[in-house]
Amino acid sequence: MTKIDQIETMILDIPTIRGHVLSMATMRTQTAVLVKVRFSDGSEGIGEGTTIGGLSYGAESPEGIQSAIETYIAPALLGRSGDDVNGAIQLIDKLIKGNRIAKTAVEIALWDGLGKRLGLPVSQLFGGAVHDRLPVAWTLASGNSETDIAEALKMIETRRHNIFKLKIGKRSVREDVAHVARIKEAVGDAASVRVDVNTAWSLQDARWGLKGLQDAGCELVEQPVPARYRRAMAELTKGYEIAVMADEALNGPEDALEVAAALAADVFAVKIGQSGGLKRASEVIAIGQAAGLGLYGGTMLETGLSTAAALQLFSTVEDLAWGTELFGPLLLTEDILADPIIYRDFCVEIPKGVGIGAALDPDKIEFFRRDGGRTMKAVVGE
Ligand code: MUC
Ligand code: MG
Repeated sequence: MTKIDQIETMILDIPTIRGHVLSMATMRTQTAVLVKVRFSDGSEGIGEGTTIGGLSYGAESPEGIQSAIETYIAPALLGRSGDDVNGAIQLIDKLIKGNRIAKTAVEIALWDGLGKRLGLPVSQLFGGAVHDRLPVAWTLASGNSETDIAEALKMIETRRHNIFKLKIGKRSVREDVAHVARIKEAVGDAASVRVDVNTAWSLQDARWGLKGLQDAGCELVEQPVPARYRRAMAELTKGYEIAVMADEALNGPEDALEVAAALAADVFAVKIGQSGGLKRASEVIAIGQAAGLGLYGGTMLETGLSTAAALQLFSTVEDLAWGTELFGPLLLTEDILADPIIYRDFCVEIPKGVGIGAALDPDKIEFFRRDGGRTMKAVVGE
C-alpha cells in the first residue's frame, strides 16, 4: 500500500500587478497556502488553498487554512492509503466542520499524487476531459473607469480576453451603473460585460442596480446581495432578464441544492475551494446541471497550481455556458509554475501532463515564502 508519509504546508505572499479593488477589500498581494504530500513510494502531490483579502471575503484566512491542515487534517491522514482519495475526503468531512479551502488544498495534492502514480491527468480520474481549452474572463477592478477601459481594449486587441467581469459595490448604485455603462459602451459588441457585487447591496439597492445594469447591456450580475439572502436572490432571479449568479451563497453541494430548490440563481459560479475540493465541486456541478442552471468556472484568484487543478475538473464538464474566470496567475507579478498555464485566443488551455499538470518553480517558491516554511513529520504506523 502506498501510504501518506508527510504533509508540508507553506504560505506564499505574491504581489498583484495592480491594486484589485473589490467591494470588501483592495488586494495588492495574494496569499496562497501550498501543500506538499509525500507518499511512501517516493511520489509527491501538490495542492493549494487560497482565499481573498484575509478574512474579508470568507470565514477562512490563509493562516487559518495552514493551521487547520497542520493541526487537524494532516494528523488524521498520515499513515493512510494515498490511493484512497474518497476515503480521505469522507474521513476529513466527518472529523472537521467547514474549512473547505483547507480541505481542498490537501485533496488537490492527493489527486495530484494519485494521477502521477497512475501516469494519468486528474481529468482522467473524473472520467476524462471533453475540452482542451475553455473561454476565460478577466476582471476589471482598477477602481478607475478610464484605466479599466484601456485595460479592456488592450485585452481584446491582444485576443487575451473578451469577457469582462467588473467589480462593483463599493460606490453608490448610481455611480456603479454609470461606470458599467461607460465600459460596455467602450467595448461594444466585442465583449461580454458582467459584474460582481460581492454581496454589497441590499435588496432595494439590487432592484435599482439590476434595472440599470440590464439597460446598460450588462449580461450577468454575481452575488448582488449577502449569501444568506436566498429570498432576495430568488426575487431578483425571477424579476429581471439579466442573469443572476450565485457565488458566496455556494459553499458545497448542500448549498447548491438549497439555492437550486429556492430558484435563487440562474447560474452557479463553481469554485473548487469554496465547494470543499474537486469532488464536492463536481457534486455542485451535477446539481446545477440537473436543475438546468448555467455553469461558470469560478476562481479565488489562485496561483497556477490551484488553477491547473480547477482546469482538470472543468475540462470534464459538458457545458460551461458562461465560461470560466481562471485567470488568477495573470493577476500576479510572477507565476510560481515551472511551465506557466497558457492563455491565448480568449481561452485558457488545459495543462497537459500527469496529475494536475503543474510543477512548481523552486526559486519562485523560495522567493515568495513567508516564514521559511514548516514541515510536518510522518507518523506512519501510529
Ligand atoms: C469573486 O468574488 O468571484 C474572482 C475574480 C475576481 O476578480 O475576484 C474573484 C472573487
Ligand atoms: Mg464572486
